[in-house]
Order: sequence, then structure tokens, then C-alpha cells
Amino acid sequence: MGKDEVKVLGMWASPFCMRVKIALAEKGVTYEEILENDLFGEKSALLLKSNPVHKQVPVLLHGDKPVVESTNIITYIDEVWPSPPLLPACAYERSRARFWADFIDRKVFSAGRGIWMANGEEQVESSKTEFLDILIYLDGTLGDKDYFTGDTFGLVDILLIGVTSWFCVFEKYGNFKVADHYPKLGAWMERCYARQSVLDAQIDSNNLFDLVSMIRQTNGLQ
Ligand SMILES: N[C@@H](CCC(=O)N[C@@H](CS)C(=O)NCC(=O)O)C(=O)O
Repeated sequence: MGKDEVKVLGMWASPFCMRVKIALAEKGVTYEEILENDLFGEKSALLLKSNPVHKQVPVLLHGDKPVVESTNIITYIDEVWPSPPLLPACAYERSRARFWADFIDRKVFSAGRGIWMANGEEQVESSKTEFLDILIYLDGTLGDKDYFTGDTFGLVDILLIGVTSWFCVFEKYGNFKVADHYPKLGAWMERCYARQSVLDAQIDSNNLFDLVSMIRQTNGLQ
């Protein structure tokens, strides 16, 4: 493998892989995507060798060097291919972006999972409240800006828009629409989905519904 060659080990339904694909597209970096066929069964030897600790996708292979964890991968991409920058020039604004990146990573996807893995109406309602309460903070920090750190699409946008690929699932099982509760976040999603990088990386919602229904059945949920 050439020393500058870029490969992404991925999986079609992964919001975290979507993030990496968006970041590479924003930077104009060409890459080969290698999909894991059986991520929850037999993982490929390449994945096990590249991410021996977590054994998860995405993995970015830069030449023969593996980089793991989607947020870490995107900051690596931003350092190696600096233009256009994904983090603000000002140190204070960069620290704020990293704070929100961490908030998104800790909270949003796991709260959404609580909705689609809920067992019964009561659990659905409490998970939905938890999820919507997390979004209050994101809606607040977005405010009237086009993107989370101002006028330009950046790290925080990429991290959250990847996770929004699963919002259709959260909304279906929770019987709500994020945009009805948070119109500014709804408009931000539309703005992001108008970008080619996001469109090209988007995940098919019907395939996600099939996957989720299969996972629920496997776990004995109705
Ligand atoms: N924190 C990780 C999460 C990655 C992750 O959860 N990947 C999932 C696919 S969406 C995975 O590889 N799951 C397989 C496993 O955990 O065994 C990141 O941001 O990259």
C-alpha cells in the first residue's frame, strides 16, 4: 500500500463511518472504502489488526498506519489535510468546539438507542424525554448560526450530522419529529443535507428500519 493511500474500514449503517466519509469528502481526499460484512459476527483480520482494542469501525488507514475512533480520525484528517479547516482559528472557539464534540459523542447516539431498544410505552416515553432534553443544549448552542461554529461547516456539524442519519429510527419508534421540537436544528439538518459531502455519505433509512427491526426481534422485543 502506498504511503499516502487512504482506506476506510467501514460498515454501511454506521453513523460514525458516515462522519469520516463526510470529512474526507470536504477535504477532497480520495479513498477506498472496505466494508465489514459481518461486524457483529466474524470481524475481518484487517479490522482486528487495525483496531485491536475496540475492534470497531471506522478505521482510517493512512498508508499502513491505522487511526481509530471517529472524532480522533476527523481531527487527524484536519491536521493532515488542513484546507478547508474544520476547527476555528481562535483557541477559545476551538476549545468550545471540542467541548460540544465530546458532548455529542457521550450523549446523542446512546440516548437515541434507548428509544428504539425500549421495551414498552413507558420506556419509550422516558427515553424520548432524555433524548429531547439533550437536544435542548445543542439547539441552544446552534442558535441562529448556520453551523455550530459559525458560518462554516466544521467538526461539530460533522459529528452531529452523522448521528442524525439514525434520527429517522429514533423518530419512528418514539413517534415524534426532531424538527417539530427544534425548528432551528431541523433547518440546520436541511442545510447540511444540501451539501454534496453529506448527501453522498447518507445512509438509506429503509435499510436502517429493516436492520433495527431485526435487532429488536433478536432481543425479544415486539
Ligand atoms: N466511539 C466509536 C464508536 C464506533 C462504533 O460504535 N462502531 C460500531 C459500528 S456503528 C462497531 O464497530 N460495532 C462493532 C462492535 O462494537 O463490536 C467511534 O466514534 O468511532
